[in-house]
Amino acid sequence: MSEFETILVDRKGRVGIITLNRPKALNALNSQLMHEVVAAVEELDTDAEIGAILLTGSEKAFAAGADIKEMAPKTFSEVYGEDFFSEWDRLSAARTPIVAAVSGYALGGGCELAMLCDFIIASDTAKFGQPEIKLGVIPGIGGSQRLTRAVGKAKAMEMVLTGRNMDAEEAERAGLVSRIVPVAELFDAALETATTIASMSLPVAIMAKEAVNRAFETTLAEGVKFERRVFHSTFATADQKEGMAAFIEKRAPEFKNA
Ligand code: CO8
Repeated sequence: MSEFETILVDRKGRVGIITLNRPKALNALNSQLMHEVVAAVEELDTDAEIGAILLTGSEKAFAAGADIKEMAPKTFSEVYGEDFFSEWDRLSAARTPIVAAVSGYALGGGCELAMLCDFIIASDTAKFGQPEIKLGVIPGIGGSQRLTRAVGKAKAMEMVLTGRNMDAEEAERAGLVSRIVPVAELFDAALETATTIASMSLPVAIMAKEAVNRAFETTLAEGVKFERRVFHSTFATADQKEGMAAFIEKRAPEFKNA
């Protein structure tokens, strides 16, 4: 694994763990951190020994947004010319499932980064928001689109227009997070979830992720058709034979990722 300065990368079994690590700036997302997260995800994504990725921050902050100090002096021609922050889009090309474990602030780009993951497990201290409007900008890493798809127009519009935060309970009720756990248990709970995913057949997990994601990109009829074809494809894997044989023989499956 490459050397990084703004993140920590670790492995536990088949789970790759990326921890945002700019504690003094509440994990504000500067360009270096963006390059490093994207590089680490891409490295883990192409590693056959990794079946799930866990992305997390600190107890106080998952990430308090894009780095305002880095952004403040930029001109329109700079941000437009370099397509500022478009590199984050590469995370949505990752095929390995990515779980976000969010404690504390997930604001602006921090909320958007969490939403770029496949799902979010939140601690009871998590706070989500898109406060960009208070800085005279709008979300720029997909927040206006992914938050709206996650929580619906009313809440997304209110949050994007007022900059107010959602606490963990509201985020769970609204469907932004899959579940809430006590802050002291967040890492272990998220790791256990990622480990469960990593114990499945990796090609089949990738197919499952692709099928769910298709729901956001197409019509219901086309999405169901896509799902049916991918479901049929699972029968081309050895893991389908193994999974079903294991059920019938009343034993745990031994997936070969093939
Ligand atoms: N950027 C840079 N530094 C930050 C950021 C940030 N987003 N957030 C916190 N910090 C720094 C603070 O400046 C402070 O540093 P210093 O000690 O050197 O002054 C340190 O982190 C600790 O922060 P606070 O003292 O403010 O800590 P508090 O506990 O008092 O407050 C808050 C925590 C409420 C999270 C507060 O820090 C805050 O409001 N932060 C900014 C939140 C915000 O507005 N985020 C949105 C940023 S904009 C954005 O994400 C746009 C994304 C889209 C861009 C796409 C471009 C194409």
